[in-house]
Amino acid sequence: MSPTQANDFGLIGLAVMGQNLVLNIESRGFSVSVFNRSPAVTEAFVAANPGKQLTACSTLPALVQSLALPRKLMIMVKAGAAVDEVIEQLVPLLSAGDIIIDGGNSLYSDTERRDAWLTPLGLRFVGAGVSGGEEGARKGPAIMPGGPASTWAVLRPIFEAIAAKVDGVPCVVHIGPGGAGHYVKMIHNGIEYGDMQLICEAYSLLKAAGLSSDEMASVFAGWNQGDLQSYLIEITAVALAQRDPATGQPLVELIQDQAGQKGTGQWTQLNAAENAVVISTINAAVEARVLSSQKPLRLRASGLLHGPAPAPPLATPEDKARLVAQVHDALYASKVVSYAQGLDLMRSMSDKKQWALDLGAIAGIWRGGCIIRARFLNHISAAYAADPGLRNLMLAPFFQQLLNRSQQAWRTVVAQAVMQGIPVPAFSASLAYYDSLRSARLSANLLQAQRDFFGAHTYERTDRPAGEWFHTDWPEVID
Ligand code: NBP
Repeated sequence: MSPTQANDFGLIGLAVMGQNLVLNIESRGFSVSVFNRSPAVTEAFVAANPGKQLTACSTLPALVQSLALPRKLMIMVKAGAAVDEVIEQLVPLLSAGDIIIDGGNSLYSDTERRDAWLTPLGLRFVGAGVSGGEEGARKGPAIMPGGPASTWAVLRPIFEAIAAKVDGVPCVVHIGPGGAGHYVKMIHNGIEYGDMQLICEAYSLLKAAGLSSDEMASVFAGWNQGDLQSYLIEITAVALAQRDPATGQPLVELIQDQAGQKGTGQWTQLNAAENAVVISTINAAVEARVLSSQKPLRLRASGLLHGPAPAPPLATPEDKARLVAQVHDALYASKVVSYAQGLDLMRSMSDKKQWALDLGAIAGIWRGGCIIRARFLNHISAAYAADPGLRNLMLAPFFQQLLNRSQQAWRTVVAQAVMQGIPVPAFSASLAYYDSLRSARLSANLLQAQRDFFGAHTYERTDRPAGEWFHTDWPEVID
């Protein structure tokens, strides 16, 4: 195709995500101009895909000239400075009203900075979270576009065409202005950390009870047929069944127990701290990865610090079935808490930024394409549809009943883990959040007494109206 034709879409950055998105967009009938910093990649990509509506552009001016107005240009390069470098090169080439989309995993505050830079120049900037990895990009990702509302009408036909579909509904909505799209993608990733850690804790409990890898694979496969149906449960079942071709051993047991991370979980933690929102399950998940990576320290401590004697493996199928059912309930309840916390953080930021986030719609688009896709997201959408002002997901009738039904098994699982010395930081953080939230009276009365004692910070009384503050002249303590 000649570069003078007015193509529908331009994409910059032909690494794994860019290439797969281009093939997805083209397969829906849109013509795409492509550019990569290293031109050999562009040429090889277009050559490998003959007969498609693709235009290889060796320069950014050629790319810009090949696009219909208003131009729709997606940047899919490494998040960070590379995005700014590409934008700087594009700005002098573009016309008023053109749309630059950053489809990478950019920090939402960087997106807000870029929005503030480009808007006065007459350009429209959309930070769009794209979830689902390589396969999602090719077959249908969940897309979380932010930016000016005026861009939605222009981008909607393309985004709806390429997004994953669940029950025929595309997994994309306009999330909100400015950095809202990248913000929601960040929370998605934080929740993903929580989901993954909770699954790992379930695995550690089943393994400690003596279930074999094949037994665990069949437990997870069974769970994937029920309430816990989700992509992450599904891949866990498949991973546990995988054998190492060289040794014949379960492959998972040969993999080092040191987790990596790329930082989006930590971004979520920082944002929660800034907004004083509790996301203890996600925090536990991020911290579990950090501690896992400190292998030499753990090896040293394992020889020095004592735990309980290991429990004998469960002997009977009945005992195993009982444990599996309890761990299922603990996992489901903990997952609900994790989502309740992530949604609470989004609610808080939405209020602060006046983004008017539709939390039910966001849960709806996470049902397909993305890593956290799961059946139970339907219940979250339904809860917000029934009560758009829902203050905490756990208070929605469906989730109340689920938590009330699960709490006894959840306690049993956490208590057994503690007694057996099995770390379950995300299960226990979730349960502690549940118990704190349902406590009409916490121990913060003593905390207020301590604060007033050493700092005269004053306190309110239970027997006097709120807003009346008291100070006590506490007895002097001599060190
Ligand atoms: P990478 O994040 O690995 O980035 C590689 C691409 O960035 C190449 O096309 C490279 O061009 C280009 N690039 C770099 Br590096 N510096 C550049 C610069 N200064 N100017 C222009 N181009 C530059 O690619 P990816 O894994 O496809 O991810 C793309 C984005 O999508 C990232 O933000 C990532 O976090 C996000 N994301 C990735 C996944 C995933 O599963 N991989 C999932 C969801 C989101 P070159 O060929 O010339 O080096």
